[in-house]
Amino acid sequence: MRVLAKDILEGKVTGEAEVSGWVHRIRDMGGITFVILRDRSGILQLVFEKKPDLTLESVISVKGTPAANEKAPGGTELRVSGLEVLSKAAPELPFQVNGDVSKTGLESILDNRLLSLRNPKIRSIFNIQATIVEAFAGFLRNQDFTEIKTSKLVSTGTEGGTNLFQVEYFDDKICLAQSPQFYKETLVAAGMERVFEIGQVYRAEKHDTPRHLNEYVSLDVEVGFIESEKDLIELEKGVLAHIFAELERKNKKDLDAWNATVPSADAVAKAPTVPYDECLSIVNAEAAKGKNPGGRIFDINPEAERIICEWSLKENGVDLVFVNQFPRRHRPFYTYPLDLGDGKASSTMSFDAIFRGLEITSGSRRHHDYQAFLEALPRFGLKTEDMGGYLELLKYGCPPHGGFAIGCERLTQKVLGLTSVKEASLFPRDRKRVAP
Ligand code: AMO
Repeated sequence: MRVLAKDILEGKVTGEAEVSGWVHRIRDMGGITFVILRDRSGILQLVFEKKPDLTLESVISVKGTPAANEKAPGGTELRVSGLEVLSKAAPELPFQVNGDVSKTGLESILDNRLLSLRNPKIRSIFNIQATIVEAFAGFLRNQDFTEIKTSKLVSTGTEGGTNLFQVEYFDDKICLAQSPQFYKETLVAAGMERVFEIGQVYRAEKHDTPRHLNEYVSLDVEVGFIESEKDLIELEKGVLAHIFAELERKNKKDLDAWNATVPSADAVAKAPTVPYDECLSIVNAEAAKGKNPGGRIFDINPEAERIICEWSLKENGVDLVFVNQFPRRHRPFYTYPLDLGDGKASSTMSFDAIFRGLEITSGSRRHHDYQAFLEALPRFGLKTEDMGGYLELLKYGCPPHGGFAIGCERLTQKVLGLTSVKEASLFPRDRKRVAP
């Protein structure tokens, strides 16, 4: 019977068993040889009476009997009676799979993706990510949301024109979607009311930073019949609290591998909502108290994101902050305006979530009134003819609605404390990297 390493370690198998996997480590002790076998469930020590002819990373299948050994990882080993080499690996490996990856450079990890993904600590990043995606979907399904899949080939951008990838489409030029923004709004207006999408989006960011990918997975939500961005913040708190609880429940080993912890549901509930102007005041006041106060901070830039999370950790015991009411000039044209008393509606019903010093989410209530939207267009230098299907969306009956998008890789990065968001993408795309 073929079983997993974990079944043997958990004592589920007592008689002869067969396990299959990769050769993780070989230790020749003269008389006997210890081989550490790795499969999807973990690692298991194999004991060979005679030295087997094996290379690291070869794929093998062995038969044997479990035996207790307190020196073996997990306290049990398998005394091998039969070996089959299913695929022999070349003796020279370009990447040390069983090494300490904290000492390996990011370029080497990404250049050797097939092998680096075999490293248990690196694999655990994607166990975490799988739970994030599953918990995101699970929470929303439970709240009566419908999962949608929309096209990534689009005729126009949604988030601004500068970071669009153009592609040839027969005799035409079109773009890769920056966001499913218009589709998710369309489907709310089409009567679905509550939708979510998990899908790739594309951003032609020219700069190389630890927070930018050119292709990432966007966890998108759109919901009808809301009053303001505050409804969305409450919804996102529910989503995040559920994701963190599921990570605690299912991925303790993966979190431990990175020495990572996640906020409790109580901590998430305590995350403050701070209006944009107040956030800048707090950030500047906190920066002035620091050892090296620099110039005034005028925007929620990466430094401000770090400072506001440190402030919230001190004040509220959680390094998660929702910043709302962004100025209109900072948000896309579809964002619902908010008049804070200047008579010019220069603010918006918008928000960002900042977690452990990094923006992980943007969201807002959207325009839903056709006339009001037409009147707002010139403010953004836009004409009705630029708007295509977006106008139709508003013209034929659209509920007040809004939504948000969480960057899946950024959330994974911050849960585990990874230095770069690229570590949280299986096959990251950046300015120089389109393979593997
Ligand atoms: P925005 O453009 O702010 O909003 O993106 C939402 C979230 O996506 C993540 N993100 C990225 N992750 C990795 N690499 C990038 N280059 C990158 N760019 C963005 C971030 C960010 O918070 N349509 C709106 C959402 C909405 O209002 O529903 C949008 O896409 O975590």
